[in-house]
Amino acid sequence: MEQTWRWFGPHDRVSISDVAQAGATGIVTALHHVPTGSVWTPEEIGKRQAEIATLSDGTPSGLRWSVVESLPVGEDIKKQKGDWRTHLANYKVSLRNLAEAGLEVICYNFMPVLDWTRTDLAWRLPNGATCMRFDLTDFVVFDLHILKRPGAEHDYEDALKSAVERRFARMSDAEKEQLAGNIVYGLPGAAEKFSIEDLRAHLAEYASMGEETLRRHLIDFLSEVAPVAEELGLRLCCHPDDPPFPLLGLPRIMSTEAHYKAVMDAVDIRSNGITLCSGSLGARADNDLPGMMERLGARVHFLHLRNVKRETANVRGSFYEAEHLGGDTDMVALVEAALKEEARRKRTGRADWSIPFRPDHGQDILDDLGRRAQPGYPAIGRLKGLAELRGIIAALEPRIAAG
Ligand code: DNO
Repeated sequence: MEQTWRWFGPHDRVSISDVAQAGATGIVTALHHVPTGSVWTPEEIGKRQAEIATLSDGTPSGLRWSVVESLPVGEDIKKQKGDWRTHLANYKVSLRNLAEAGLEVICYNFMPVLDWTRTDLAWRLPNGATCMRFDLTDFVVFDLHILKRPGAEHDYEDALKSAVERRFARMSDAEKEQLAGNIVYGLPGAAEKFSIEDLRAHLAEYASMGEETLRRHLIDFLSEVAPVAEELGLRLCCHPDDPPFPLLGLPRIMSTEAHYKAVMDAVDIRSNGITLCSGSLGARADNDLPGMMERLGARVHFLHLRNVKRETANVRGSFYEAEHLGGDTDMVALVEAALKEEARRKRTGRADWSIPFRPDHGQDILDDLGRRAQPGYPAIGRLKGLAELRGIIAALEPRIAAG
């Protein structure tokens, strides 16, 4: 399993030199400055590769750009509106340019409007560390009282609405503003940043779109790009919805094993694969992560290893980002399933037997609390996660390799 690390480019407060010392060998990044829908040119790709290859003192880093996360899919493609055919053509050109530069693994997502969503970016834990959290009550405060989405009141049961009223009555203006900011202005890696007004306009455009239509649009997209990726030797991998349930009345189509299976089967080629993100999928108790790794394994091209602690039993509920070996997902079982998949691939002679993973997110601990890197992406919290995961791999890998 290739140990990778997400890096947001030269402005990231966690530098390439930090990553090299953390011991990762691959970088996960994107050309975040290129507007969604435009072509990623060979020049920009090459520039990013050079940045990755060099430490702050100018010596070689030994790191390479292993995974693209994300080559974003624009709203036009998700809605099949406006310039979507041009964007589709541009997507294929970007894939070609990435393949020419030696990249192979390309992550993207198909979440309409909002990328990943949290209500709290620095929730204090009893030991003084902070982590990200999704609180359903806060989210519904946003929906009903800040966004004031038409018809939203029909989406929630009475007990939740009463809790929302009590919470809203106690909130200061600054807290309301902070909550709205956390939800709409875009977390790290999101393709677009919105104002509340933009969000209302986007939601209106999806008002009549159900799951089936959105799934058809994803399948149409993949029917176009996956064969191109296959021919170029690339592996596309769709990131799950985060959180894995509908928000703001928007359809969600990549939240469960059945969702994934439907899309894999519809375009049944290896380059149509998945990013198995244990943190996103793990927010639902009905997602069996080690089982998904086992059953969907041949098409898992990228792994995000992260853990969440669910605070409620419902599918749609609150959770916080736990330590990598804490939380509700059995991380040892998941890593074991991934290592077994790698062994299977080796036996069948697959050149792409190695599955890149990154320690996804981390809690802010020690000096992270002062450094203020991107929310969810601190240096030391992730290093701790990587070290713990590396320990599991070191313990299991020799035994699995020996059969
Ligand atoms: C959160 C991330 C997401 C992810 C995109 C993939 O930390 O996992 O931003 O990168 O959804 O397209």
